[in-house]
Amino acid sequence: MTLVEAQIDRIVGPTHHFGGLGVGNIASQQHQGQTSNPRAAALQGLDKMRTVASLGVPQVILPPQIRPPIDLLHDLGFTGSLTEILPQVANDAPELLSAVMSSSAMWTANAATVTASVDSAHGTPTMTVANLSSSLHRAIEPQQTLCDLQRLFASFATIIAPLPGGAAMRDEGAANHMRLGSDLESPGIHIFVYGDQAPLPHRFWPRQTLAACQAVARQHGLPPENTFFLKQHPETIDAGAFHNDVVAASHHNLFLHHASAYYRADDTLAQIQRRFDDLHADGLRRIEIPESELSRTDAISTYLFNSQIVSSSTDQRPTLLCPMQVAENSCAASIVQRWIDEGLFADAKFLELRQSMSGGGGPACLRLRVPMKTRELSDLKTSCQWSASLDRALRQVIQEDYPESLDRDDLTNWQIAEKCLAAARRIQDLLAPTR
Ligand code: SUG
Repeated sequence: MTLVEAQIDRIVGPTHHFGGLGVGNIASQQHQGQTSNPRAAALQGLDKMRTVASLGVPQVILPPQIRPPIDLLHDLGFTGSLTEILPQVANDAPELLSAVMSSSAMWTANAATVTASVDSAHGTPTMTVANLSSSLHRAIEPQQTLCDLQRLFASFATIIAPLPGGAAMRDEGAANHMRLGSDLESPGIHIFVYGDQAPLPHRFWPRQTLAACQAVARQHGLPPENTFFLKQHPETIDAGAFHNDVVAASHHNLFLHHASAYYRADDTLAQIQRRFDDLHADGLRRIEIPESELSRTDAISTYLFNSQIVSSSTDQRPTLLCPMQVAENSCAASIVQRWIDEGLFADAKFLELRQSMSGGGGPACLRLRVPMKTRELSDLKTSCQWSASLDRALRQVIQEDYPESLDRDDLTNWQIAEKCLAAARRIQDLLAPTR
């Protein structure tokens, strides 16, 4: 049966700004305090969705999450309306302001961990919404994400609420999980990637724990013989690879990673190869890029491994959607050319995503993959699927209502906040289910 991977992106919110909030995320820290352009950010995201849809790949669109979440501010002890609260937050707890205005839910690779119906003991596509408990600005996303995924997928998928347990169960979703497998007849191979456990990084707090990975694998009832756990290299976390998808990518039978991605992983990598080759006739193509070909620093600054890999059907060679930064780096660009020459990809496209990249999010961070059967696809609500007319309507709201520049002082301005709220609501209305 054909495996279709729907791509779920969220429209960048009108309060997109550079708060420097990403734990261990060097791009986010480097851009802290710079002026952002929410309008350009949202249009760049839409351009990517249009490219994906033009390749015949199902593209699903979620609306921005509402910021600031007024209920959360009330729960944190602030009182009154938005007009009254924003100056209070700015005065009494300025560190909260950026978090409650963050548009970080745009990075949907962190929304959930997803397995296919053939893999899961539930017999349906199964998703555990990520708790994102490493940081406040991300920990406030899952409540809405759970509602969004239920609204879209509950009729044919099993949606599981975020893991309880706070920091011990820190979970950042699909960014730390890879499913290998080209069809929906044979079970996939699952690789979960965690960063805690000795030896720990010295600089940055690992965002994903082994206990969280094991809990998600248990929830989905994944067969232990098809489930593997790899530890992120602590020095690579310290160099800025805060998620696995900064230094690794996967698609069907393809597994690409930088040589520095994992810690003492040779045995597990060999087991993964054997198990995949036992189950799948096409054989696993694991490609490890050594430091001599692309330095870890360049891998992290270009986000080569965060390129988004898409194909409309399994018998078609995939397309690689790279950030423009890959084209600008000769080592990364020549690796992509070689992959095309070797027939790994039909083509590569280079996308301008600088607003997202400045917050540490590349093409693959901006999408959640949901492996689906064609029949399941037809159950998806059409109102949330990319179409030329929806694209036009969304662009119109963004052009009319999104700010073109936003800095820290703007975040305390309730008039700007109200305009942003209105813009987000207009987009929610456009994406509201009609069937
Ligand atoms: O969690 N950036 C996000 C980027 C997430 C990227 N996702 C994947 N690799 N899949 C993060 O660090 C920046 C927010 C700010 O700087 O204000 C931020 O949250």
